[in-house]
Amino acid sequence: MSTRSRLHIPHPSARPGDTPDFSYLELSPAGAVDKPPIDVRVRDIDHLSHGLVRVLDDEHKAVGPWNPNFEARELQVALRWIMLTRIFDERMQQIQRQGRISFYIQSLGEEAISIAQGMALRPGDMCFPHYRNQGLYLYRGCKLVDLMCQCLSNTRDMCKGRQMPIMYHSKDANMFSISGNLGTQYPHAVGWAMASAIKGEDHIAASWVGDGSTAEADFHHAVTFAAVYQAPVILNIINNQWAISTFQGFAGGERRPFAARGLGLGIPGIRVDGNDLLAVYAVTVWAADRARRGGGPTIIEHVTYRGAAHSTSDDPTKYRPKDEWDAFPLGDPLLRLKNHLISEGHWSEKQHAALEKELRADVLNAWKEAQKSGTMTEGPYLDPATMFDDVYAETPEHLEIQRKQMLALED
Ligand SMILES: Cc1ncc(C[n+]2csc(CCOP(=O)(O)OP(=O)(O)O)c2C)c(N)n1
Repeated sequence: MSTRSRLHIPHPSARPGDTPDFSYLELSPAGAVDKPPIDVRVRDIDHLSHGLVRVLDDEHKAVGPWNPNFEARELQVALRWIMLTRIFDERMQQIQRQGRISFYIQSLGEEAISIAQGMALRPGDMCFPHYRNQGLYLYRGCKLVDLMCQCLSNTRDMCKGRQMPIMYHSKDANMFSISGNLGTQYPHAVGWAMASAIKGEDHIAASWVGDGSTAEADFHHAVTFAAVYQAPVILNIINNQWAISTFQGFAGGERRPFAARGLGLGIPGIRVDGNDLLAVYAVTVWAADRARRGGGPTIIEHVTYRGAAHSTSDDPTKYRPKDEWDAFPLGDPLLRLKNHLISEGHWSEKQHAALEKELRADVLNAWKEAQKSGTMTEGPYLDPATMFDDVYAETPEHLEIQRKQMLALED
């Protein structure tokens, strides 16, 4: 303690050129965290918000009370979805670099969260995703070609060219529109969950934000409403260590884990290894069962790492060590699941290579199909005259005037 007040400015543990340092991350060994019954008193499980639920151990075995005891086939399917998400991302990144789409965001290193939670939720549950949940869109039935066409803003774009690339939605899949305004999905999810409870349904809502977005006012409004009304909602915080160039300490992760954000309001928090598909699945099922039986909201913090750049617009070598992901103690979720299956005798390098080839072909075929509806550089293009359609029930006069002015410019 000093004799006068001082301001604390958070600093990341390593910047470019430094040796990566994750000593700030508190880890629990796999299997070490207990699994309470879902009707446990919230005050009795505060410890779950600073432990780390893990199922896969360092020898690739599934251990402990949270082990969901999957059949091998279920895990092979999960691996397939993770691989598809990664291959899709790779191709879209390439396509952006070729100038055929304007922007892209990868989910490299975070894929297991979307897939595990897709497996744990029911189709009738409503998802309010953030922009790194592409795996969840795929898992819940959205076609590769439709996601590609959205990024292309072409004539098959679900958003009809009115959104940035990656801001998908799907009514059929119960996937709410992604918003560029960070955190807005949280109040939406809580409101939807409250409505579901009022109607006496057993559908729950789930939403996702990054660590940085927990500093948004919307996060705090939503969490307060969820706590007061005990809304049936799962509030996920994806702590991938970085918010563009700002490390997680800037959003308040230095002194208490993000999972503890709701404790003061009586919302249980669980901190989970976000790179362990089995652990994420088990924790999500726990929170979903609780919500469906009137137990109210749960905050889940997924500890993970953003393996790629924030988006196609930044260069991470300017703000963090190049080899930081390699040093991340929770590894790569794809490799961990693959190694688990191999160590159990349910997968092989040969099967893996064959599946990768098959998925690459699927993604390439979808890309060929998507281009038929137009790219940014080659038509067909959307008709600009439709720009304001479906925005208002009745287009306001000033927009009608603007539409006419724009079309006159085109002539
Ligand atoms: C309200 C608002 N403020 C700022 C931004 C600019 N912005 C876009 S992404 C981002 C970082 C978000 O980081 P985080 O929530 O940790 O999610 P991550 O990208 O790491 O998944 C920022 C600051 C924005 N889109 N919306």
